[in-house]
Amino acid sequence: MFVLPELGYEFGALEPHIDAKTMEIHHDKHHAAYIEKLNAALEKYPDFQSKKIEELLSDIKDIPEDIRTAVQNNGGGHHNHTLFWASMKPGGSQNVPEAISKAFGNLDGFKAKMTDAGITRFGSGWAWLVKSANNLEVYSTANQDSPLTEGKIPILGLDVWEHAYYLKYQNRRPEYIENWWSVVNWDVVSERLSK
Ligand code: MN3
Repeated sequence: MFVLPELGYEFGALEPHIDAKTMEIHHDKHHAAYIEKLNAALEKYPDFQSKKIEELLSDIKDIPEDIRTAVQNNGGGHHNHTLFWASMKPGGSQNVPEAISKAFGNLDGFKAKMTDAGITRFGSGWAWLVKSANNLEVYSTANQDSPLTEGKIPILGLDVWEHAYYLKYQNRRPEYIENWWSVVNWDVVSERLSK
């Protein structure tokens, strides 16, 4: 049984960059629904229920075919959002890891790449900073696809589904992304990089 993790801060704590109502619906409805559907899919396969979500997504080919897509979508949705909540913090943090400037020239170079990945993802999906064969890479995935399924380690993910920003920003995805940088928790990014 997978359970909805705590947000770790109040719904309104990321205001004005991300509004309270969006955070409430996003966490309590969207994320909760992914978990509910993931648990439902795993119901008839007890062997998989005790596995970690990371294992399920990394070894997606081992998942029984009849629930594979459900696990990819809803397991991905669960893991992506779990990472996402922890990657944000009220007021953000200034502690940008050196590895990022090294890999992308400087922080602005990284932000530009990540922003571009988010803006150009057509439809719903995620922009990612990932570790891939020990290199840092920026790319995007469709829907709730997890980088883990492609053998990459997610370090920082940006949700660009409309449900992540539509109430406040409507169709202005670039403005949402620009504001999102103000609440990124670089301490958590550093921690993930050092693992
Ligand atoms: Mn979302």
